[in-house]
Amino acid sequence: MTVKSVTLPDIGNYKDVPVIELLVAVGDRVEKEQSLITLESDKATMEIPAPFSGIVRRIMVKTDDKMNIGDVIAEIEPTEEAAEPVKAAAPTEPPSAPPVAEAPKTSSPAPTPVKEAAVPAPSTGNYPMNAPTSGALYHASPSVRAFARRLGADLTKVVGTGIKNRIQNADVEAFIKQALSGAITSTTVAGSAGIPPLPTIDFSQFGETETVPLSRIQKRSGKHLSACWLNIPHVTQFDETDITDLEAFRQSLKARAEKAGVKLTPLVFILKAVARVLSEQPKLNSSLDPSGENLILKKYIHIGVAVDTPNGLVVPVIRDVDQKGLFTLSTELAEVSKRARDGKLSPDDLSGGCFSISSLGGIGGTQFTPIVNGPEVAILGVSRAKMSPVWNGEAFEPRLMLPLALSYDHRVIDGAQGARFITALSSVLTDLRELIL
Ligand code: CAO
Repeated sequence: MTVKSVTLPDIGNYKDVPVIELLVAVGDRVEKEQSLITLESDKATMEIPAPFSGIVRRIMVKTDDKMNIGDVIAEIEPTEEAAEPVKAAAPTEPPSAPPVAEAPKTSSPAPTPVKEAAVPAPSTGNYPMNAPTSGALYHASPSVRAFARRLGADLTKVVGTGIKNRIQNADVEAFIKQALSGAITSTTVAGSAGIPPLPTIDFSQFGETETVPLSRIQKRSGKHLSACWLNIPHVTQFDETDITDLEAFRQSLKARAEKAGVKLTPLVFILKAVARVLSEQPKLNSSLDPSGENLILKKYIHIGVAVDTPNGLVVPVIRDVDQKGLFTLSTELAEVSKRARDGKLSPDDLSGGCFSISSLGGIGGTQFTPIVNGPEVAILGVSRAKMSPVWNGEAFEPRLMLPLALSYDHRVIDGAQGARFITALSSVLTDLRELIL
């Protein structure tokens, strides 16, 4: 029996590309051009096809392996030479066949590939529920896989209606529609796996109700916030900062600011102080790369500011905060928040942020826990400053105290780092002379 090694062909200018899926198993009969594995670079997903038909005798890679040109993927016995193909495992639930794994039409005895059997369908809904169980194989193009990933569909549960049961976008859509209608449980939708759904209640049974549609911004930010909340392990560190001197300085600048046509609020000072501490503690000015194995440190300091608009929350970004003065920052903040409220922000205004600030200081409240605006790794929540009695060692003194809350991604920032950041920020806000050091 001659077994041939199948190696990774030239896939362009990529190195160490991770394997994200094995599409065949030992004993499978594969056809020429049938996909063997899927690789995913930071830019694209690629399926690597078999260069000839045959039976898979060994698989030399596993998911998460990093591949380079020439690496061996599998050993395949060409079909003409295959003596005794591997026998199939008996299906556990006859007679429905899995939608993939159709035997090739050759003259040699067709083997039944080793695959999981189909799961009998629950009787509800229109979606063809004889999809394979998790771990079964399926065929879908990279664009369909990307589409499914975007929607959170588990492709092992989707029935393909294309040629040779290939899964198409329409199949993914049908699956998602069914999932939304409740015929498929949330455990089959990747991303929500294991999260019990909230109960659906007809509130009108308790009294009068009115249904108001969410705005486009609310729908979009709702999805983003849920993704951040579910994907990022959050910790929130609180502090109270003495801004009595900052406030005196701000008041002393008021006339000058008015003359220059700007309004200096505490937020502008906070922006400046945050930029300073970010430059000293670059880990908080970073993002995890998509593999989750590297940290991308940004050498620029662009800060997003949450703005409350009639249509919902938006986070325009103020660029190069470290290089701008208080009056310039004030002008930009006023200008961008006006455009945000007028619904006139461009995609550029909303991209490129490294860190976010959410200030509710103009409204009230003593503290809140902001959600990290992923893929950023930290966000500062600012509440309303309050005159409080502070013990100075001999007596209580009235000091203006500003409540701060720093939420951070605990995969990147550990508790000590978070505490160091908020302490350093506090010390700059308490004594702005630190900004000129
Ligand atoms: N403590 C005490 N007073 C404060 C303060 C604070 N932390 N922050 C602002 N103020 C004061 C300002 O000085 C101003 O008072 P004066 O008019 O007397 O000078 C007043 O509150 C209103 O400020 P503002 O809200 O207009 O301006 P800002 O620069 O503080 O904030 C902006 C600008 C755009 C961030 C704000 O208008 C906004 O939209 N805030 C809501 C953000 C939000 O919704 N966050 C939650 C997101 S969900 O996590």
